[in-house]
Amino acid sequence: MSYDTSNIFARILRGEIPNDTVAENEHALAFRDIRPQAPVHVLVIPKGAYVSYDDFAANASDAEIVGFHRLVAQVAQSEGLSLAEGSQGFRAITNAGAHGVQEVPHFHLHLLGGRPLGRMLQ
Ligand code: DGP
Repeated sequence: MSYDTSNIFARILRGEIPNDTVAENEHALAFRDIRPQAPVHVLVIPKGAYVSYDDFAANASDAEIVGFHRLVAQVAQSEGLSLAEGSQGFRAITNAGAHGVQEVPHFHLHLLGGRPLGRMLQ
């Protein structure tokens, strides 16, 4: 699947649509989900054009991959979700493609927490 530059997160990255930014670094942006499913629901996206997790993991540079994950860790800490600081935990998930029910075709990780999230896999 080729990258669609008109997707909503590409437009957020270009500053065409407002967002509630939580944190940012050279390689990634974190902002609050518009339809939060938990008290904390932050989306972390790479600034590069990657459709899905497998696209990002295969094609992003080492610096982009590290920068992305460091921002996830930074947000987990700033949102009070860090296990190292005594939180009750969180969930980090990414949906890919039709079976994964991915709505926005720009790779993003959902960081959810602030309540018990229930079991996903049996
Ligand atoms: P997914 O199914 O993983 O592609 O989820 C996409 C998420 O993106 C969904 O939880 C709602 C969120 N979302 C969609 N449009 C916008 C938007 O314009 N702004 C923000 N902040 N979130 C959005």
